[in-house]
Amino acid sequence: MTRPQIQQAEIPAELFGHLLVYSGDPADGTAMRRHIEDDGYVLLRNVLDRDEVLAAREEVFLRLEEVGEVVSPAIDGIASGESHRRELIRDLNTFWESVNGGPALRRVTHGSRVRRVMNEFFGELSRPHDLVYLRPAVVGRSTRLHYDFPFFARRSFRIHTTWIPFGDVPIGDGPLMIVEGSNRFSDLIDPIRNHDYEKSHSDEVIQRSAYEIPNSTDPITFARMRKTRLLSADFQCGDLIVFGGFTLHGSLDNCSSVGRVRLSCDVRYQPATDPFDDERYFGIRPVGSNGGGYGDMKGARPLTEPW
Ligand SMILES: O=C(O)CCC(=O)C(=O)O
Repeated sequence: MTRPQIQQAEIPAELFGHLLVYSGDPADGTAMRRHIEDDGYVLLRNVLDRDEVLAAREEVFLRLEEVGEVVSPAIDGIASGESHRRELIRDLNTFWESVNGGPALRRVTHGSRVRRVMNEFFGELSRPHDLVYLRPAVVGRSTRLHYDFPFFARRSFRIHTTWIPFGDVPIGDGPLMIVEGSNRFSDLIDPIRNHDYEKSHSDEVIQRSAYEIPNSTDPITFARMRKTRLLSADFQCGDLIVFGGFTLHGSLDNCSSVGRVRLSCDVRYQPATDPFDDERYFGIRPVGSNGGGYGDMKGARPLTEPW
């Protein structure tokens, strides 16, 4: 087996590990919260309806097939290496918004399976953000390390991320990666926790606090300096991972030898009783942290173009 890779470098064996799988009951909110407290994440296997997840995968890839970016059968998610998105679509923002609003996708991201887990997790009714982050990642792509808290802090401080693989996402296809023990890196967490986001929440400030320090070196050097490991898993269709805003994460590189596009979606959940008037994340047309809505997202660009 080839070694997991991040930002074009193989991760040395001693710096890589597997995410722990939660073996408890998904209805046991106390146990799940304990896992988040201890490890920063809880990985649940087989809690989503596989048929629903696959229907969403097909829905998204059919839209990408329409613009020539994946080949038939769309559900396999194999990139064509071409794109006609710019010729065929007048408004890329509206296109991406409609893909993110697809009924099959929303049936999973906002459906009863995820909601049930998050209700138990919070110990009260939960509410998903309307804005979701669908991520089709072609070979060679990865997401840089960051904490989520700076993006979502302001009205609710209990927001958690749910990350859903749409189909199997083996390690070689560049799934989510979590830095082990990063929920206890107080030197990195305290400044972002103590920042006054009501006063200063420009996208520039958020991007800087989420990304700057963790990316001041490459992830392998970072892991070595912190005496920790980069954790990931062979994700399976039906899995769900939940993590907090103070868990440092990114992704491995997509190294698929068959050109498979890695498809996932991250969706934020918060307790339903917390305020939900942040126009960045709620409403018919949420504007996102940079103000441009779905048009600001990496997925809004043709798959053939650099992120
Ligand atoms: O899927 C990825 O590449 C990164 C996901 C992420 O950053 C998130 O869920 O907050």
